[in-house]
Amino acid sequence: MSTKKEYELDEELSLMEPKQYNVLLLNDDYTSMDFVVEVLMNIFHKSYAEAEVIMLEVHRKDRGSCGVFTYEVAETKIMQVSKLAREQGHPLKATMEEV
Ligand code: TYC
Repeated sequence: MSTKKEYELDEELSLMEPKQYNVLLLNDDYTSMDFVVEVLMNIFHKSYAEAEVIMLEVHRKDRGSCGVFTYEVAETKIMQVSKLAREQGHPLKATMEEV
């Protein structure tokens, strides 16, 4: 009887899992720090303390992770960020990259 090698099983399992996407916030010179914290708390469900850390990381290093999601969830988060930013007159942008 042939038994599957462990790596073959690992590969099969990983093919069954949905791809994961890191959602990144991008820095700009105009969006207020308070608005970025608000976005991180309301859209990404971060605490105030976590949101401040992420906002400052984006401010200093130009981009920072808000979380890892499936494609559809990541896309929805990005659309929510651009809608809220547009409504409130901020140029804030988010993007995603495959993990
Ligand atoms: N750089 C902005 C400022 O100085 C703050 C900021 C942080 C903007 C994070 C966007 O994703 C961002 N007001």
